[in-house]
Parts: sequence; structure tokens; C-alpha cells
Amino acid sequence: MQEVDKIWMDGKLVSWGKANIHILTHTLHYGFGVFEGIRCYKTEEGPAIFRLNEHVNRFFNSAHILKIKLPFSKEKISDAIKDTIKANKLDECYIRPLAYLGYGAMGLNPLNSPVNVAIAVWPWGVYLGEDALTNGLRAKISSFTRHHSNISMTKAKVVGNYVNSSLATMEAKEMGYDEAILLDPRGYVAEGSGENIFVVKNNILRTPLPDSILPGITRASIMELANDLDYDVCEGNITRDELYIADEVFLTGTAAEITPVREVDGRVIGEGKPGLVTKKLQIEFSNIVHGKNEKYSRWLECL
Ligand code: PPE
Repeated sequence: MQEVDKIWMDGKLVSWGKANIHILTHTLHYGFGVFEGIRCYKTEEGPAIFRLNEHVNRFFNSAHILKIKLPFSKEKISDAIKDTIKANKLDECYIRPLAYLGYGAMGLNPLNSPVNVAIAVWPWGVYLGEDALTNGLRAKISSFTRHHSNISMTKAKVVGNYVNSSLATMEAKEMGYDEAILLDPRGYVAEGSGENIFVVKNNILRTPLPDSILPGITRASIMELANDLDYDVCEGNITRDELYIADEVFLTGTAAEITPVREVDGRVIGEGKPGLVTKKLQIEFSNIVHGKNEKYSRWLECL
């Protein structure tokens, strides 16, 4: 990864190399922590953060779900994010706020541990590879099932939830695929390891219901954008074979942005290359995040 100068830890900017924690940090042992993933883009008006309020709100909701009391206000976290980007003199970056239970008590009761917050930023280019973005990626239905909402809290971006994502990613990569698509406990399509999924059939967009999935902020943005472009968009159950016969499939996420899927389980999707709807949304989305579409300027926040 590309190192930068400073990381924000509990109110202070510390040097990248000194951003350390104790080995008995609670979250390191049990995964009981929450995080966010946000992007800041270069625009003509300077660096701008995409949907900062929505991400900060989700960060606080994730903490609320786990009963983690964040010792900072939303305003303070938003300001700290901006300060960290400024301190590192970045015009484009990925932003990773993390709330974790620190050093204090071992054992499964999280209530006895201090709550710490850190914000790291770093340049993070194309998440799933340049080739995936332009030509689409090859995905495999994972042998690992996505969380049931009574097992892991799926509306919360919980550190420990990502063991499931990493198992799926590792399996897909080792089998020669680019990405995993996970089914929910009922057997319907849920999402990618770190992305939501959309299917396009006859110009209608469909995406899974928000039960086993993390309801992504990119997903919500794409649903709104597609609606504004006069496409029908709906949420519903999607079976794996609906992916096989879709005209187009694409993934959405902060890191992944809009990534076309050209193959699922060895079946070519549509023409085997990014479809027209996917490409249109990719272009529109790129314009929006780079401040080139006035209509969505409310989604960007300058530093
Ligand atoms: N589902 C999952 C499981 C997920 O992790 C993400 C984001 C999404 C959907 C899309 O959510 P949103 O970013 O709000 O549109 N995944 C983050 C983690 C990536 C990582 O490798 O770390 C991200 O994209 O920031």
C-alpha cells in the first residue's frame, strides 16, 4: 500500500509509522469493531468527499447496532476526516474510519473496553483492477454463504463480518476467478465480497433486498441515478441462474465503484463485455464523483 504522512488517532494526527496499538486491543481478538470506506475525488473545486454525511451516519449506525458509544460527535468525525486529508496533502484518496475497542479488558463482554477511533487515508486506485473496470471481471458463486441477519448484523459494517468476505475472496482467487458472489442463507444472490450487485434484463435493473447485504451507499446512488435516467429499478430476490441469463451484471461499492461482470461460473454474461447500461452508469457516476454534474453536486463535500 502507498504510505502517507499522518493518521488521525483519537483526536491527534500521528505519524504513519507510529500509528500503533497494544497487542491486547480487544477488537484484534474478537472482531468487535466497526469501520467505513469512503472516497475523496479530485474535482475542479479541489478534493471532494463523496457522500460524506451518509458514510458518517452509517458509521454511527454501525456503532449503535453494536452498542459502541463513539466518544466523538458526527461533526467532529467529519472534520477529522477533512483534516486528515489536508494534513496528507492528497487530492484523491480512500478514507478508512475505524472504531475499535482498545486495550483494557479481555473476554467476550465488550462493555469493559475503551472505545478508540482512528482515521487513515491513502491513495487507492482501481480496486478490482483496470482490466475489470474496462472489460468486466470473471466471478464465481462462493461456497461460503453470506451472513444471516440474526448471526451477524448485516446493516453494520462490522470488522468481524469481513472474515466471511475474505474466505470468499481467497477461494475465488485461488480458483482463478477475479471475485466471489455470495448467496444468502436462503440461496438467493446477496452480494460480492465487498460490493453490492445489480442485474440488468431488458433495461430493467434489479438488486437484492437489503437483508443479508450491506446496503451500500454506492448502491443507493446508482438506484437514484438509474431512476433519474428513466430506468426501472427494483429490489427483489435474484437466483444464481438469473445471473447466468442476465443481459448485464455489475458490482457497486466505494472501493470497486461500478465494475462490470462478464462471466459467472464459466457462463458468459450477455455479450461477454460491459453492457450499454453498465457503461452509461459508469460514465455518469465518474462525472458525478469528479464534480462534472451539477445536478448531483449535493453528493460532494469539499474539504
Ligand atoms: N457490501 C459489502 C460487503 C461491502 O464491504 C461494501 C463496501 C459494499 C457492499 C458496498 O458499500 P458502499 O461502499 O457503501 O457502496 N466495501 C468496502 C470495503 C472494501 C475493502 O476491501 O476494504 C468499500 O468499498 O469501501
